[in-house]
Amino acid sequence: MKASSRRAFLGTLGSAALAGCLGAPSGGGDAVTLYAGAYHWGFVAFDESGGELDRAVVDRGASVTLVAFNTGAERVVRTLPAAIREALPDHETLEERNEGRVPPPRNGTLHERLEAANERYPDHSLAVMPSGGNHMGGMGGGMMMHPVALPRNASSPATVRLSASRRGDFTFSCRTYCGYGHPYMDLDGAIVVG
Ligand SMILES: [Cu+2]
Repeated sequence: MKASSRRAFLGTLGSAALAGCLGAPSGGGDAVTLYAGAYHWGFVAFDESGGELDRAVVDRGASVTLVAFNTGAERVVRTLPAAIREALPDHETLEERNEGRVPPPRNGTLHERLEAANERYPDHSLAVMPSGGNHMGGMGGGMMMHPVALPRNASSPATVRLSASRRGDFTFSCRTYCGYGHPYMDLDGAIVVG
């Protein structure tokens, strides 16, 4: 699919973290809240009741509040609703999810790379962009939510409101170098606007 035809499907309604990246509210539609946790090297997404989502299907016109956090940010995790805290897989479970998704390194093990990343590159970010686009294209090209920082030392989640103004599949992607598995850190089709 052409990048140009999939551009700017969701406009950002506004966020304290995204000054300067504001669009006009579309009005109407449902309100949906989603939680997105970033780990080395992927994202876990939940609905408000703590149900894990491979993909969140939202109606066109919905207002999506995205609450994003670093799963390693203990202070942030403590502020989350109990349903989300309890649904969050433990670090070992998240690490197992890397198997098969992240190719093993030529030297050493995935686990060693993970430990190194945890130590040296503890931070992530979250950008939302049309699925199938060129994720390495830098800012602009088809991105519908510019990256919000998800540092491990944060004390509150990053909360962003998005307007699901166009149909399509959208991918969560980390735009902050976070070690060996960084290039594989995305959740393809995390939001589907139907
Ligand atoms: Cu990352």
